Amino acid sequence: MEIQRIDRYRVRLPLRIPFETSYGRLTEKAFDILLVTDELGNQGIGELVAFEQPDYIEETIDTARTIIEKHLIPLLVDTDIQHPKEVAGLFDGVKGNQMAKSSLETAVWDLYAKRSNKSLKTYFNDTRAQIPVGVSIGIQTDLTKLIDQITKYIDLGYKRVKLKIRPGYDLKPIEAIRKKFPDIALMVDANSAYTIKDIHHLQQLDAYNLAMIEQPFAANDFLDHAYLQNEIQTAICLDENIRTLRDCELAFSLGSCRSINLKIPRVGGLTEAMKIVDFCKEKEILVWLGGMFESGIGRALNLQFASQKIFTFPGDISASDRYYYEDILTEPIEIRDGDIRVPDGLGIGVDLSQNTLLKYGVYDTLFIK
Ligand code: OSB
Ligand code: MG
Repeated sequence: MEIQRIDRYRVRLPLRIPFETSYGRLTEKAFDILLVTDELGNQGIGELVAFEQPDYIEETIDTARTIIEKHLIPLLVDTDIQHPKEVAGLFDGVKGNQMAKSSLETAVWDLYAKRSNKSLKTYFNDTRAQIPVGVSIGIQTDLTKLIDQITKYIDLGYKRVKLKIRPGYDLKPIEAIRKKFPDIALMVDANSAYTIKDIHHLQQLDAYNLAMIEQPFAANDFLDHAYLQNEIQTAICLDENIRTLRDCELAFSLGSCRSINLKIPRVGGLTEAMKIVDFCKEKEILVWLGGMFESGIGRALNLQFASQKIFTFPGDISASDRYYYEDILTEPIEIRDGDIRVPDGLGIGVDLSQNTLLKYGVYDTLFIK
C-alpha cells in the first residue's frame, strides 16, 4: 500500500467539567485528527493526543506537529508498506516522540484494516464484544462535590474509580470516598507529585484497600518506585515511565511496579503496545488501558485494543458525555450497565462527523503525492 495523501483537522473541544491534576487544570482538549489515504482511496484515521503543555510528559501538540511534518511523513510516504507492523521500523531513526509516531502508526493500522475489510479487533487475541470501564476523577477540593460527582458516575455504571491526588489532597478525599463507598474498586493517580521523602506518608494509603497507586514519583524514575514498592503493600502502577517494551523490562527487573497503565500513544503505537501486552502476560504484570482525554477517534482505537480479554481491570475509557458536550463521531460512545460496546465497523469502527469537525476544527493538507 502506498500513502498518497495526508490531511489533518486541528480541533479544540471544550470539556464538560474542567479536569484538575497534580500538575494543572484542563478546560479544553486540543488534538489533531490525521487522515491517511492510500492509492485505492481507502482512508485511515489517527489521533494526535499530546497536550498543549509539557506537564504530563515532554511531548506537546506543537512539538509533535513538527516531528510529524518534518520527520515522520517523509519516512512514511517514501515506501510501499505491506503491513502496519513495518511503520514502527520506518520511524526507528527518530528518537522518542511516541505520540507523534502513534498518530500516524495507528492511522496506518486503521487504513490497513479497512482495506482488508476487517474490524481492527480481528488483529488482536481473545476479544470480547463489550468491555467494563472506569472513570478518572480530577482534583475537587470540595469533598461534598467530589462525592456527588463520584455518585453520579457510579449510578451510570462505571466499575472503577480513579482519583487524582497530590500532597495535601490525598488521605482526606480517599477517606471520604471509602466511607461512602466501602467496596468500590478505587485507585489513585499522583502524576509524579510525590518524592521519596513522602514514603512514610504514602504507606498510610495501605489502609484504604486501593487497587493501586499510579505514578507517585518522577516520570523517568525507576529506582525510587522500586524502593517504594518494596515498602508498601498496595500495588504501584507506572504510567509516565513506560514509553517502550524496554521500560517494562526494566520496571519488572527492578520491581518498580506490579501494574502498568498502557496508553497506545505513549508507547508509539499499536505494534509496541502489542509487545507490551505479551510481556505483561508472560510476567503476570497487571496491564490495563489508560486514556488521554481522547476524542471518539482515540477512544474507538482504545476500545478495539481493550477488547482483548487480558484487560480484565476496567480502563480509563469513558463515554463521550463524560468528557465532551459533543464528540466528533456520527454516533457518540455510550456506556450501558458499566460496559462500552466495541464498535463493529471496519477498522476502528466509527465515522467522523464532518459538521462537528468543521465546527471545532481547522482543516489542512500535509502531503499529496
Ligand atoms: O495520568 O492517566 C493519566 C488524563 C490526561 C492525562 C493523563 C492522565 C489522564 C487521566 C484520564 O487520568 C484518562 C481518561 O479518562 O482519558
Ligand atoms: Mg496516569
